[in-house]
Amino acid sequence: EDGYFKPQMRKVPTGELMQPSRKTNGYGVQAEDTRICVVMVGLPARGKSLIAQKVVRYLGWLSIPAKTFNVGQYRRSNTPTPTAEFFDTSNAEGERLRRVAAEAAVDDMIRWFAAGSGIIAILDATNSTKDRRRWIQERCDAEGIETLYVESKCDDEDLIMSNILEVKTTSPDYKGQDPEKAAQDFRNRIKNYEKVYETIDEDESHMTYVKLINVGKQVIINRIQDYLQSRVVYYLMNLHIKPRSIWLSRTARFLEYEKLEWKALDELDSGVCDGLTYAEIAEQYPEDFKQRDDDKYNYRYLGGESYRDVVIRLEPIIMELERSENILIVTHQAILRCIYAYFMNVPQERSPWMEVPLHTLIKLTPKAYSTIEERLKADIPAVSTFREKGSLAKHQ
Ligand code: ADP
Ligand code: FDP
Repeated sequence: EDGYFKPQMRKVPTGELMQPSRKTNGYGVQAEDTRICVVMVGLPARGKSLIAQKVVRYLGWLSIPAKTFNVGQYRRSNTPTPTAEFFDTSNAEGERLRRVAAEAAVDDMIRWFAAGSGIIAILDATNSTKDRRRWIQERCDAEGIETLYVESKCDDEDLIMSNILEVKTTSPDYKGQDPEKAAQDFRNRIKNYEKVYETIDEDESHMTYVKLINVGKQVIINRIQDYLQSRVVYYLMNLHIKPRSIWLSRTARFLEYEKLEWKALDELDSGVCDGLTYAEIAEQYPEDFKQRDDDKYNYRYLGGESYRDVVIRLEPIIMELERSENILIVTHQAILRCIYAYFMNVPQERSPWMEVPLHTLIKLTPKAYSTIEERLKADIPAVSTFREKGSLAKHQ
């Protein structure tokens, strides 16, 4: 209302299937014709791939089609196990092969946009020289693709070493090699990149960029142009990498801890069907019952909500969870399914059908490229409130 940003809301009558369209992506964001290439920038082991992967998962959860193009993967098809010397810019053959890989990634990205529904592509490479960035800019300009540069800078040597040990020594680049030797080689690889690395500076002040310095301790933002770009930047600003777990459950009353209540965690609103059993819904609203089974994610209850609606209202919760350290969320099944789907990257067709039983603690621990799940079941008898597709509930 204050004119700062006004996402276009799509008016969908209640009780109708709310199908995502390219125009709004079902997210309520006017994204027609928006195509953004997020260009990662930074030395190796600065969290670029991790950031890229998280952004794609977050956008996918919001039904915004996004895809990563990792130049390292393209390079592996011509040079599967390079040593540090490959990345020395005085190595002409290395330079040529790296260029081939970067071109293949950019060509594929442009084809992906041309093929249809893509909104955000992430070009995941070091893109560490001005020359390289100029070339990317030209390719994107020629296709009418916006660019958003995301530079990760970090000078914490201990953190970089632990990043190398956590993710680089197990990279396919070092398949079958001694981890200590791999770590040493990777440090030499970084040294070769350092010789030519150019941070984004005043010369590039015409570009749209965000610089994340020492894992978000400082963030510099330049020329953010539209709503989607600002969403991505806001998400990046909330990320941290401290070890922590997110606990999910449906039982709170015996926990003698301080509790915060969030309205956004209210159960999915089943509108006119509130208080009815599945059998009663099937009898009184047979058409709706069938529609919900056919497309549970998009079906909106008469006067109520769909799973898609719930995801939209949970977005601020996800931001809060990204910012938080250890936290326990106690809420209802549909809401937990949506939160779980975000962390575990569960596709929309499956997420509304997941079982989230009572008297169970789900512990999610984010790691570099994945999230570890543990389930702890309390020895308390409980009814199942789970209903399989095409059936009535076991428990009425
Ligand atoms: P890159 O793609 O830059 O080579 P990776 O994404 O493969 O780096 O590195 C992942 C590691 O980086 C993880 O251990 C993660 O904890 C760490 N990391 C994540 N974000 C950052 C950041 N902003 N700065 C430094 N390290 C980070
Ligand atoms: P990654 O670690 O993500 O695999 O280590 C740097 C690296 O990425 C190499 O694998 C890859 O060849 C290169 O970056 C791609 O980026 P540049 O083309 O910018 O060098």
